[in-house]
Amino acid sequence: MTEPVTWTLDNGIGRIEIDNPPVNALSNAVRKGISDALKALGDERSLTAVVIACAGRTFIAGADIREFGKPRQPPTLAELCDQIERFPHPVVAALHGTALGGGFEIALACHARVAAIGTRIGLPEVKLGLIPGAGGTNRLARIVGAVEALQIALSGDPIDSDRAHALGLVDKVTDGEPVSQAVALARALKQPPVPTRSLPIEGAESAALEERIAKALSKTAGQHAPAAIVESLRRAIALPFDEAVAADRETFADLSAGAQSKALRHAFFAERQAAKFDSPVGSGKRIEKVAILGAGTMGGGIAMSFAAAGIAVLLIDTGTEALERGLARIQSNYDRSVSRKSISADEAERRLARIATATDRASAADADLVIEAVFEDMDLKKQIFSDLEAICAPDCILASNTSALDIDAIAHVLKHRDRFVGMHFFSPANVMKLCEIVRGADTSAATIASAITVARRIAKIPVVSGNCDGFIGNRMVAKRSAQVDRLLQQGALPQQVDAALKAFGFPMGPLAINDMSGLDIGYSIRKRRGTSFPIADAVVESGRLGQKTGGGYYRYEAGSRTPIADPEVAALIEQVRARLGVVPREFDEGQMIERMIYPLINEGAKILEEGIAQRASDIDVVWLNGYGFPRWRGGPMFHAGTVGLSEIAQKLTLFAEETGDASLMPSALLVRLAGAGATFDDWDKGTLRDAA
Ligand code: T1G
Repeated sequence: MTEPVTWTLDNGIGRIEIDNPPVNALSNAVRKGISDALKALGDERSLTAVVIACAGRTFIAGADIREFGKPRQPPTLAELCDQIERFPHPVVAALHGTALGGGFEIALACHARVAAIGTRIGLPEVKLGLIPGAGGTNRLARIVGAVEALQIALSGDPIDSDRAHALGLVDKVTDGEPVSQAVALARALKQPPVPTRSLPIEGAESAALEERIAKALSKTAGQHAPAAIVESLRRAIALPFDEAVAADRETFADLSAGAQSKALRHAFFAERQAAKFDSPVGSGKRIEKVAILGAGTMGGGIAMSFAAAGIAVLLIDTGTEALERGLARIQSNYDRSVSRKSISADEAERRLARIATATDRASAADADLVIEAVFEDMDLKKQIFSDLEAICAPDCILASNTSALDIDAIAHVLKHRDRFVGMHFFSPANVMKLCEIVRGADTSAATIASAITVARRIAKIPVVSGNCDGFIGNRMVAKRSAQVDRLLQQGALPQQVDAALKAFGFPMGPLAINDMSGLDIGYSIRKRRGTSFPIADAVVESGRLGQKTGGGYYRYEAGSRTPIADPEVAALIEQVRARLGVVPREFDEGQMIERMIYPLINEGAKILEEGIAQRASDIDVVWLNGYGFPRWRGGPMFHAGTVGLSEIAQKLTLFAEETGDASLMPSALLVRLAGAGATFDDWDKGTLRDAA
C-alpha cells in the first residue's frame, strides 16, 4: 500500500503531501504520517519552512468519520496541531477544495494559509453533533474574534475563500495552484513563527457575543452540540489554552459517544448511501438539455434548481400568460435571495438567463430529460406523455413529478415504458433537498441511474421509491395524519398536538403546516377515496380552509402567518366529540408523540417489507429532507432503534386494542426484528434478511 503522507525537501522548503482519497480524511495513518514527516523535516539542517498540501480534489475534509468509536492511535489530532504550531520554522497550509473540521483545525494550527480561489472552509462538526475536537474553536477565535468564531462553529456551514480572506483566516487567495504561493509566503514569514495560541481573542466580552449566544441557544434547544460549542468558546476566553483544549477533548469524547452524534453520523452516511443504486449501468445517461412542463410553483422551483446548478432549462406552458406568471414568481424568488444576500445580483441574472420559455410541447424535441409538473390530473398527464413520446428522441427520459397518482397508470400510455420514471420534488422545489425517484414496473435500471445522477447534480438528495400510494414519504404522513385527527377527537387541542411534535424537534406542527398548505386539498382527496377524518372534515365544512381564509385549525390576524389558538375551533372539536360520543381525556406530550410517531415507524416497516424502500436508512433520508424530522434523532427508523423496537411493538399493540383500529397492529417485520432484539440498521446490513 502506498503511504498516504509523503515529504520532500527542496531548497530549504519542506513539502508534506497528503494523498488519502477520496477526501483526504485524517485517518490514524494520515495523522501519524504528518507527524513523522514533521519530525523528519525538523532534523534537516537546511530546512527553513514547511508547506502542507493535499493531492486530489480537496484539502483535508476532516477527521475520518468511519473511525469514530474505534480505537485511535497516536498522535491525537490535538497533539498533531500542537506539534505544527510549536514547529520552530513557519508551517503554511496550501488549501484547495474544502478544508473542513479537523482539516481546518490543522490549517489553523499552521502559521499562515494560502487558498485556491473557490476553496470552502469551515467547521461542520456541529452537523455531526460534535464540537471541534482539536482546539478549533480556541484557535479560530484568536484569528477572527469571538463573534465570528461562534458564527462559523455554530452554523457548521463553510465560508468561501474570499470571505475567509476578508476575515483574515487565509492570508492569500490565488487563482492558480496554491502550493507555489504557499512556498513564497513560507519564505517570507518571520522566524521563529508566531503561534496562534499566543494571540488575544477579540470581542470576548462584547454584548454582540452574548446576543448571538442567546439567539443561537434558543433556536437549538434540546441539541447538545450547539450548547457545547458555546461552552467551548467560553472556556477559550476564560482558561489557559491547553486547559481549554483538554476540556474540549473531554466534551468531544462525551458527545461522540452520545445518541445525538450517532444519529447525525447515521444521517450523513444514509444520505450518501441513498444515492447508491445497485445497477450494472453506472451513472446512466449524461443529461444536458432539460425541459419542464408546467410553469406553476412546482415547475418554476424545479427550473430554479437546474439553473442554480448551471444547467439550462426550457420551461414550457400552454399560454404566454402562465409563463409570464411563472417567470415573475421566479424573478421575485431571486429578488428575495439577492436582498437576503444569499446570492449576488449577477448570479441571479445568470440563473434567470438559463431559464428559457416556450408555449409548444414540440420544443421539447431535443431534450434529454423532460419533467412534467402540471396539476394532478390523470387524463392530462396521460395526454402529455403520449404527446411527448411522439415528440422526443427514443432515449429521452420522461419523468413525472406527480405526488399522488399511480406512476404505472401514467406509463400505460407509453410504448417504451423503460425510460419513464417518477421524480417527486418537494415544495418549494428550489429549496427542498429531497427528490423521490419513483420506479415504475417497467422503469429500467439505466433510467433510475440517470435520474439519481441528475438529481445529485442539481444538489438534491435522491431516494429511490417503489410505486405505491403516497410513495415513501406521503404514505407515512397519511398514517400520522389519521392519528393526529384521532388525538383531536379523543381530547387534545391543535396547539397541544403541534407543541408535542415541536418539542420532539419538528420545526412546525402538522396542523400549522396543514393550515399553510390549505385544508381543502386533503379534504377532496378523502372525499374521492371515501375516507373520513371527523375533525379535519368538520373544520373544512365550517368554511375554514387554512391561512388563505384567515383560519383553519388556528386563526390568523390579517397579513400574519402566526397561528393563534382559536376558541371557535375548540368549540367545533367539542361538537364533533359529542356527536361521536367521545368522553375527552388528557394526553401528555410523551403520549401524543408516541401516538403520532410509532404508527409512522410501523408504516415504514411495511414499506421496507414490501421492498418499496431499498433500505431503512433511505426512509430516514426521506423524513430528514422532506418532512422536517429532527436530524439529531436520525430519522424515524433510526429513532426506532434508539427507543427499542419491542417497546414500539408493544405500544402499537396497545393502541390497536384501545382504539379497535387493527391497522395499528405492529407489522410482521417490526415484530420479527423486535423479537430478535434487532434494529432496522441490522436489517439494512442484511444480517437478518436471510433468516426472514
Ligand atoms: N470521513 C470519512 N468519509 C468521508 C468523509 C469523512 N470526513 N467525508 C466524506 N467521506 C466519504 C463519503 O462518505 C463518500 O464515500 C466520499 O467520501 C465522497 O463524499 C476532530 C471531529 C468533503 C464536501 O464533516 O462534507 O473533523 O459514499 O459523496 O459531494 O474536530 O464529503 O463514496 O463511499 O460527500 O464531493 C468534519 C464531511 C469531520 C466533512 C465532499 N468533516 N464531508 O463532498 O463527496 S469531524 C466533515 C463532506 C472532524 C475534528 C472533527 C463532503 C465533502 P462513498 P461525498 P462530495
